[in-house]
Amino acid sequence: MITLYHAPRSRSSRIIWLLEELEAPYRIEIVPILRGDGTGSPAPDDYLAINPLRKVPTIKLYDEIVYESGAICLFLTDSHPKHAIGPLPGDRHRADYVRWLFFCSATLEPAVGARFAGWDKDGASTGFGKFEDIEAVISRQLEKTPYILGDEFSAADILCGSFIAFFKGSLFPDRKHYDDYVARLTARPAFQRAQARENG
Ligand SMILES: N[C@@H](CCC(=O)N[C@@H](CS)C(=O)NCC(=O)O)C(=O)O
Repeated sequence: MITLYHAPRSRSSRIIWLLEELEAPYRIEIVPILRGDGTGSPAPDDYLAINPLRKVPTIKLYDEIVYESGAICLFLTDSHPKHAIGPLPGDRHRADYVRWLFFCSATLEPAVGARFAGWDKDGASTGFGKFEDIEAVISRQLEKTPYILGDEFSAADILCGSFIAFFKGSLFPDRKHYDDYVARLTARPAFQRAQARENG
């Protein structure tokens, strides 16, 4: 049984959605977190053994602990291949899958954070680049195909789609293919089951 360390309405909500897509057995442990707006409270010291930055999501399976959303996606889709939402080594979509998971975690997510904090004004070399260039890469893909890997849904859509759903019409410009994409994702039964488990 997987334990998901979760705080409602946070990045760990994406992992509930993933676990529902995988139909994996899991339990949720609610963790207090300090929120970006200064509300909430830090996770207690005994949580440091689970996540040394006191952050969610983290999963635990037997003695194995995984944090970082992209790593959790890769770990869980590799270990739960039944529903084929994460191309495995040898699959022709594996390279695209791994690339998009890292692109969302290591490029899109810091670029969004930097834009909000106003750190990226001078185009300084940050290791991820300008938000507009990153958004254009995603937009070009979703203009062509219904999902980020093409015709099939994958866990990369959970990472990428959550950002687009949250920032659509603000940071992400209004685009019909974003509306259609988010509508496709939120209509998924697993997404709706995840919403119902949001509070534990
Ligand atoms: N890079 C991490 C980010 C995790 C993260 O920042 N989580 C936030 C919630 S959305 C958190 O736990 N914040 C509490 C804190 O920073 O103390 C991931 O993608 O999983």
